[in-house]
Amino acid sequence: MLFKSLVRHCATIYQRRFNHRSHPRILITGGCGQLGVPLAKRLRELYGRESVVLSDIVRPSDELLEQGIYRYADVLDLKQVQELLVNNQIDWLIHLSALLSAVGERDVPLAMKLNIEGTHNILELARKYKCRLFIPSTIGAFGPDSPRNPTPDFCIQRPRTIYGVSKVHAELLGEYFHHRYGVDFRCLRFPGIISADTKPGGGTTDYAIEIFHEALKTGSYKCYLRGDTRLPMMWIDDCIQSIVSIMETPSNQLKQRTYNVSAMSFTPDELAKAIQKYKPKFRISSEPDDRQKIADSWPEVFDDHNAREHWNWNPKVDLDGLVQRMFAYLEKQ
Ligand code: AKB
Repeated sequence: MLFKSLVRHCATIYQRRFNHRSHPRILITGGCGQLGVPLAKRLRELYGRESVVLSDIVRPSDELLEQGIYRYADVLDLKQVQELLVNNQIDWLIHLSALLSAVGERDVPLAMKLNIEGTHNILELARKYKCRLFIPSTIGAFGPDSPRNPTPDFCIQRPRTIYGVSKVHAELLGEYFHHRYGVDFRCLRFPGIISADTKPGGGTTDYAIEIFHEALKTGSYKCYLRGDTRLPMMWIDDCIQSIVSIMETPSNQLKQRTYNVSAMSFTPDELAKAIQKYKPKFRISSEPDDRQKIADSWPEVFDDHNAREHWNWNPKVDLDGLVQRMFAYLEKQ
């Protein structure tokens, strides 16, 4: 009896929060990348097909168009995103548009424009329209002066990439907007995300996906990082679940607005060994390039105990699970 009335009470509060709708309406920016497509799919399963608007500046595939609403939106054009937000009565903004670490270093002015100016526009819209706002951050928000093993939520952050600098900027500005204007800002620092059906867009951790494609195509892989370079990583389904979980957590349960999340840490050599369980003849070699310096400045092991304690973050997939899932998907293709 008591339980039933508690559930009714929570449902009432939730509906009031979303203007008497039972589900939030969500806008995802930069949605055609590695995270946006699977995230939109999961959110549509949870809240309904019409509740999620996926946006980007790229031409979507037919398959993507069939999955639900897709709109052109350039985050550098505030009015355009504003129109989309107003016309679709958006409650949650999920801002994924960004240039990643390796490509950011190759075009710093563009990275500054997209990652910093784009974030300013989104923050301003979240403030104006009282949207719950999610912006992903990264292990790249730390630098060579941060403790690397383990790296806690709160420590010195002096990243040496424009990507990292722009993400610290987003973390700090988001938290400032939260304290100053009450914006319901939420941010997770992600490790390298491994996915089978969507590709990453120019990060330092991309090797951990390329290696599987080369293992199947040629049986060997020349890695741009040294074999002993340890970095935190996560399987895509855990990443998507972490976004859903933090977005669904009641605001007063969050004791901080930016959290580390991680699932595992491995080196290219350790990943190659795990691959050899499936492909015994697989060989790895290494020819480090400019990405080595970036990786050497990043956390090796991420301390995410606050996320685990505050909102029950609990990743499901470890290194063996990840390798098994990658091969299961790629061999089917
Ligand atoms: C990158 O390598 O740039 C990203 C990240 C760790 O944020 N995958």
